Amino acid sequence: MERICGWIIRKKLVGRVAIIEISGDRYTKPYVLVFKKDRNPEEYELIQGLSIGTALCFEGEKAREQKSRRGIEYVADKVEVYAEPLKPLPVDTSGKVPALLDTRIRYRYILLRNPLEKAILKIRAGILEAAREYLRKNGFLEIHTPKIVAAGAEGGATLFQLQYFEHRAYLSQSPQLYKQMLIASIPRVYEITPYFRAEKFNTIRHLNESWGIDVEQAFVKSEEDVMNTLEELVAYIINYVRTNYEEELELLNVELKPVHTPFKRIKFAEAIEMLETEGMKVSSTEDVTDAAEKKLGEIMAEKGYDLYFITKFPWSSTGFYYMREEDGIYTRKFDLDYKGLEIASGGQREHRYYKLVEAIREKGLDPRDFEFYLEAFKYGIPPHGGFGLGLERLMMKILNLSNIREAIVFVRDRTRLVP
Ligand code: AMO
Repeated sequence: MERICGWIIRKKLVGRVAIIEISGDRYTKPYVLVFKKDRNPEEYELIQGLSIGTALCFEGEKAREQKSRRGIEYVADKVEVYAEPLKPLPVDTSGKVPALLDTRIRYRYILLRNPLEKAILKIRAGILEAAREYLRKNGFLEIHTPKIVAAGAEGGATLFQLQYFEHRAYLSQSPQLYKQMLIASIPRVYEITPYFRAEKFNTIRHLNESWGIDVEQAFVKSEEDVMNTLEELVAYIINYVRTNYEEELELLNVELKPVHTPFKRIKFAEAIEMLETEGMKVSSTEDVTDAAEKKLGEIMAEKGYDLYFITKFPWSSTGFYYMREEDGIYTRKFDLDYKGLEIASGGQREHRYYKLVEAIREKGLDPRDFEFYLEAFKYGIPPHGGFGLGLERLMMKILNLSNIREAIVFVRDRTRLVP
């Protein structure tokens, strides 16, 4: 006998048999319970009267034919009811009637009873499981950095401001400054962290609170060492999901191909040329636009590449902390794109104190605002680099989600502050 708990997502009465589906803990697919009137008339009566959404536990035995197409089958007795809904559910948790994205976001916390929604959430956890496993095996230490900060690293326009007692403070856009400071003592660090960004636009690829896998490593020879870590990590994650989340991928109708390293590398200047050859107007000094990124994805797909690096971004398009090449025009910053979407950025950093101060000034910022960060560079910070890998963006591409909002349960965007 097993005790299983969950919520009714479907109920069917066939002759003297009641079949109910329970969304529970262990599996993504539901438990399919069969109650026979002849076996237990009283329980049968109780079951008959229960509505969709009821929270209950039952005792039962796995049916001989354990796995039906819908889920794991049990012959059940002894039901304990714990909570009944006060009114009919606003969404169909069985998945028969699909809901619009807006409704899905509003009621995601109950829709997660639906195997498809649950599969997305499970794969999200699986990606983090894989990332932690890979990084731990490769000597990276998990860290936590403050989310209430005095200065941002990614530009003032996207900072959320808040009052911190008598000081002005911000929500952290990225752990950039702090992960670099920790390089003063720990050669390999990573953080799984929210990014808060006050981007005002509403797109299918931006959130105002998103999550990233943020890595920093010391003693690098160039950004190549960092790109190696990133490509190995991404390949590990995708291959891990492929082998450990087969059932969820099948539910979501996703066919995931195995990924091999190394990934293709193209220089920023080459990418611009490729886009111009295709008749696209692009700037050679600014970051690639969303449209150009998408177009490049099509060009690269034709050449057989889903995952590719764009390297050597121009200094005019980057943050102050990236290392500049000797020519002063280009930097050691790269992006990793997956099927036409930027999923990560990173690069080698400027670790030389005086050059860093100069870079801050050149970007029109005040070195005094970064004193706490700059100080770390006085005590022996070796050449280092790292990256930020966007969790929801990665999920979008692994699962073919058409909107980033499908990848996170509680959405923070331009119009959503609840639930
Ligand atoms: P960047 O600003 O490119 O780099 O962010 C890193 C990655 O995070 C994801 N991302 C977002 N995802 C959804 N919505 C957003 N608003 C959003 N903003 C960022 C993207 C992006 O590639 N400090 C550097 C990283 C580094 O150099 O280590 C940084 O934050 O997938």
